[in-house]
Amino acid sequence: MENRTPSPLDDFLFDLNGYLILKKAADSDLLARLNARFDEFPADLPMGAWLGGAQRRDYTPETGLELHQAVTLGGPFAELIDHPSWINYVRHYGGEEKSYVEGVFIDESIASVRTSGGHHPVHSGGFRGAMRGAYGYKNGVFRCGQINIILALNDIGPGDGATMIVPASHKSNFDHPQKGDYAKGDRMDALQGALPAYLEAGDALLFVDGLMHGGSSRTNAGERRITIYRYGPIWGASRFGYQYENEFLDTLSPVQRRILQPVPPVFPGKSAVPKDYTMQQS
Ligand SMILES: O=C(O)CCC(=O)C(=O)O
Repeated sequence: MENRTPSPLDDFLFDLNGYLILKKAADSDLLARLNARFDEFPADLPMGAWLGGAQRRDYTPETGLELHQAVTLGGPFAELIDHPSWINYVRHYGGEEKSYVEGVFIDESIASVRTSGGHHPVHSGGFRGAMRGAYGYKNGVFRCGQINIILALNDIGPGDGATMIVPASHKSNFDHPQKGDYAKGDRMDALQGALPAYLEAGDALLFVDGLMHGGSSRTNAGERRITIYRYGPIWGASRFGYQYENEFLDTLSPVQRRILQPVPPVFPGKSAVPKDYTMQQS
C-alpha cells in the first residue's frame, strides 16, 4: 500500500475544522485480524489487570473496556504504528516538520470496546487548552501537540456511540456553556455544535486533541470497537508512565521502534556519548 499524503484540500479542511475522516484507511484483512484479537479480549478483565503488555485502564467508569499500550499486543496492533494511510498525515500535522526535532512519538495506544449505555464525556477545546494537545500553524508548518487516529473496526452509525467532535473548537476562545462536568460523567449527546463522526469499518477519524471531543451514548446492543493511537512530537512522554520492554521493541521494524521510543534512555555510566536522535523517521 502506498503512503497516503495530505492534499492541499486536507490541509484546508484540517485547519478549518480540526479533523478529517480518512475513508477506507484499513483494509478488510487488517480489520479481520484486529477483530479476531478483540474477540479474545476477556470481557471481565478487571480494571488494572494486564493482557500481555497492555493494561485495562478505562478513562471513566462508563467508557467500557479500554486497553492501554494496545500496541504491545503486536501483530496487527503494531502495523497501525506507521500505517500508510495516516503516517504521513500525523507527521505533517504533529511531527514538527522542518525543525531539528522532526518525527512523531506515540503517546498512548488504546483498544476500546463500548457496549450499550457507555459514553465518554466531552473534553478539550481551544479554551484554556493544554499545550500537549494544542493546534498550531505558523510560518508555513503545522505545530500540533497531539494528533489522534481513531480507527473504526466495525460500522459506527446512529446509536452505536460514535465519537463526537465540535468542528473548529480547536480555535475556541470561549468555554462551551453546555460543556457539563467531565468528572461527573455528563453526557455530550445533546451538546450544541457537536457532530457524531459516523464511520464505516476501516475508516479513520483524525483530529487534533485540542478539538472538543468525546463519545456519544451507545444505545444499540453489541459492541463498538475502535483503536485510538495518539501521536505527538518526539520529545513527548507517556501520559501514564508506561514503558516498553526491550523484548517487545526488538520485534518491531526500525521505523516503528523509533515511533515508540524516539530517544532511547541513557543510564549513567552505561552508554557511550548519546547520539542525536532528531533524525527523520522515514
Ligand atoms: O471513545 C470515544 O469515542 C472518544 C474517545 C476520546 O474522547 C478520547 O480518547 O479522548
